[in-house]
Amino acid sequence: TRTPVNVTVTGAAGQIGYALLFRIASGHLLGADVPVNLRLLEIPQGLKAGEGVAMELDDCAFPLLRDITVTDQANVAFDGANVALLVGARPRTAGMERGDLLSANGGIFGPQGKAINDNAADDIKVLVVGNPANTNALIAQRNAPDVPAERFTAMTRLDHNRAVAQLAKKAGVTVEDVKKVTIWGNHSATQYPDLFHAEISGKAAFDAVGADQEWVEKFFIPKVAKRGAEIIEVRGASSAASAANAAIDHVHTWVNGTPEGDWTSMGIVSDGSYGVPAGLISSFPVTTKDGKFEIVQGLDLSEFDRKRIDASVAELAEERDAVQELGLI
Ligand code: NAX
Repeated sequence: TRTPVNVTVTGAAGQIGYALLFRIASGHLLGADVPVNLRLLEIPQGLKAGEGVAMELDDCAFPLLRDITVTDQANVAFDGANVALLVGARPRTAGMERGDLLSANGGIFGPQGKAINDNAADDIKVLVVGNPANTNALIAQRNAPDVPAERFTAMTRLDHNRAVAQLAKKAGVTVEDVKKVTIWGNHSATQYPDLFHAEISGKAAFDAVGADQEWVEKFFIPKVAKRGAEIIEVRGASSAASAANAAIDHVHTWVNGTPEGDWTSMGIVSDGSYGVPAGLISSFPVTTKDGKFEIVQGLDLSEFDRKRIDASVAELAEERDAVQELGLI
């Protein structure tokens, strides 16, 4: 039998946590033959609810679930962690300025980055879900100088999956026929969902959806970029199960690889590719293999692509400058 993998989830008592933990424990994150230990990190006010979730996990009698720890101590939660899903964050509340939001999250992701640095296993892989995800990931990464920078990633897989679903619907095909979609930039309304390098049933996606530039600009891009707000309006609560599903997809793809002829989108530390300043955590098209990822190189960017990517990357640079000024990185 295999040694269990230690998976840490922060914000474990929240709504994404509730949609995530049962799937991790049933083998969807790492595979049907990989046992897991769960480490649930919450703030003191969330501990009791976290204990309740742990009780329900026990009650599922999942064959792969070995051990569960519920704690409000980051050093305990990240001790020996192989995979860390950083979901808990400080949401923006009415009247909150960006500086307040960034410093509140710096107070969470700085110490968590340090706790990962000091306690996690050598093969630690980190996914930041909590918003602002890219910049929170940057803060955690900069506070973990002993961990290779590429182990810190931010989630744009939900945006990616949303784009795939919209394209499949428009082209009248199944999602499996849609390949090579990219989310570029920040997980925010400035993100650039790119269909121009995508394929549908082996053809250029743009042609498969009717070569309609107006549809791309007026419908597709805003639909994907503003889907989170639409879900809140219609469901009365923010995306939870779809966000948890995307987190599962992100880690599963990272560990198990992208299929031949396709790629995925991940927020990763830029190496300067496509003119994205090195060091920013920005979303790129990536392929994965054997637990490592590579940015897809050599894509021809049109002026339209360039403008959209630059706008989102400019926002990331502003966020980085703001957290630098606040002394968070
Ligand atoms: P909830 O408010 O339901 O849950 C958050 C949980 O985190 C709470 O139980 C809270 O006690 C806990 N928490 C707060 N600070 C913590 C800390 N320092 N350490 C440990 N736990 C802490 O939010 P939920 O709906 O689960 O969303 C979680 C985060 O995901 C939010 O920041 C949200 O904006 C973000 N999202 C990111 C998405 C993405 O695509 N990257 C999409 C979905 C989601 O909006």
